Amino acid sequence: MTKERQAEPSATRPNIIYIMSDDHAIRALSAYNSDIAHLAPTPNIDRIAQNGARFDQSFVTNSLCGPSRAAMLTGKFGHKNGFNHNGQLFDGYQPTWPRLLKAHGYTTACIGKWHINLTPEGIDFDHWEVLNDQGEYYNPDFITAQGVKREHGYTTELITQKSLRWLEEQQQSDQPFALLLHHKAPHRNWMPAPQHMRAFENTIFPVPDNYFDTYEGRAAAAMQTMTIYRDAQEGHDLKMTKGVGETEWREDIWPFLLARLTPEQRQAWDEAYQERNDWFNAYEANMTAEEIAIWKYQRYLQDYLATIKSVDESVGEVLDYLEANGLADNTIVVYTSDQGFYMGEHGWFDKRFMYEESFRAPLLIQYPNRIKPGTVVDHLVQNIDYAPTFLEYAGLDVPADIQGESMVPLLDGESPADWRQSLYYHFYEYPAMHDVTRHYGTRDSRYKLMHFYYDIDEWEFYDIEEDPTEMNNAINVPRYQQEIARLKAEISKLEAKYDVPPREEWVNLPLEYEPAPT
Ligand code: SGN
Ligand code: CA
Repeated sequence: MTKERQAEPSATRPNIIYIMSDDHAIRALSAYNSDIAHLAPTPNIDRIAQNGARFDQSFVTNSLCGPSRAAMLTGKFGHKNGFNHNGQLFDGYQPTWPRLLKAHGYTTACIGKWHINLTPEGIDFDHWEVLNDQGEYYNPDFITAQGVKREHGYTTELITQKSLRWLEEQQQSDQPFALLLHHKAPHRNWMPAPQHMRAFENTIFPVPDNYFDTYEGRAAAAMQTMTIYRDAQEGHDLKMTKGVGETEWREDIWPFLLARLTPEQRQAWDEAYQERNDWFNAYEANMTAEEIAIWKYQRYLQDYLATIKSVDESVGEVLDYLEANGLADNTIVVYTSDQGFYMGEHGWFDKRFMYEESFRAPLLIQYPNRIKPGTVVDHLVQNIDYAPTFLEYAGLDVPADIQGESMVPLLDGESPADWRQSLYYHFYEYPAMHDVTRHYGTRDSRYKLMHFYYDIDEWEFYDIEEDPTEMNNAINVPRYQQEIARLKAEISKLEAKYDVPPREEWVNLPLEYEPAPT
């Protein structure tokens, strides 16, 4: 299908700016018209959807940072690219789309969060400046070819400035460029920029109906430790202080993050939170557990969404730069996140599960020379599809072992008859933080089947149309038995299609295993 399509003539090869934030939920992006779109709009990111395409059924292969990045770079699942969990080391010698583009005359750069435990030097970028591991929200360390530099400022803004500077330098060159602009925000621990710290302090966000989920019929969901009102750290995550008039946080698992703030930044921080924290500290003893849980939800959303305001501004600056310099028409701009995230659904923060909120990721793409404004794509796509898409747009052959499909026909408004009808997912990082057990499964346009394994053996099935919040595990419901049998067979087919190793090779494997040979 897509592989035989006409290659792009090299004279018009487009530039690519791939913007990926970290943990940005679809619900927190107003282009997707969620229940909070009017309360916390993202007008700049939304411009990409208006100028180009919005994908409504976009998913990841494994809802975690490192594995998502590896899938995006290689167009392959973790069992092929050797990166299944955050503890692994990415094998930089394998083909990646930036490496292939560079070999064919593109100038390439990676700026921001990297997080696959190898510096981008290993995959041969012309320029790279990346955060150290998870990175910090304030005064971050950047790893560069010249060593580690600590910079002063707010990380989202620093990443934007560095990116604009690099784009400016490309003006001298005739070569097309590819920039991977990777934000840390809105990743935990959700520390907003000074000008946005109070942005949502008076906003009351709607509380999800299943915030107080009790997980009946869902053993894995009951085991997790990512519940806002039970597992979020009161200091580190929720910025709660020790008492009225105090500025010191309650427990803080990573004290060096707050310690990085300069005295001026710290003063702005304390001032922005003082009144709210004093109010809470004065009333806490009179509040019910439920009221405190809801207060924590509001605090979490206020900070999470405030960090997204800086990401939105960053996207606006990049789009403005392209427009002002006549680059917009021939530049592909992508906005996505390494995975989705929970914003209180099931009571949670974090990701990992194959439930919709973390399995789905936002995906917006503009390319005015080619994509019609306002395009909406409903086909099932996955982050392994990005690499072949960029390769096709750049006029390169897609290597035969890439497992994703080029999305170019979808972006052209076509509806290929042989497009995939189901997705394969596999989460491996367990035992680990947040206690989400290992699972794999499939989803088609309506149904989802998952198998949780390792120290449990539980199947879950959902009719997403009838039960969009996945509260009722219908695995034993008689009228679904035919669908369940069909999806079990579908999993076997997908395992064969994607060459997943035999179950006995991974089912009890410790996390420390070496990257698979590629
Ligand atoms: C950190 C976070 C976790 C998160 C992992 C992985 N805790 O460890 O909540 O699940 O990163 O996130 S924190 O308190 O240390 O921030 S990922 O996006 O990098 O995969
Ligand atoms: Ca992430």
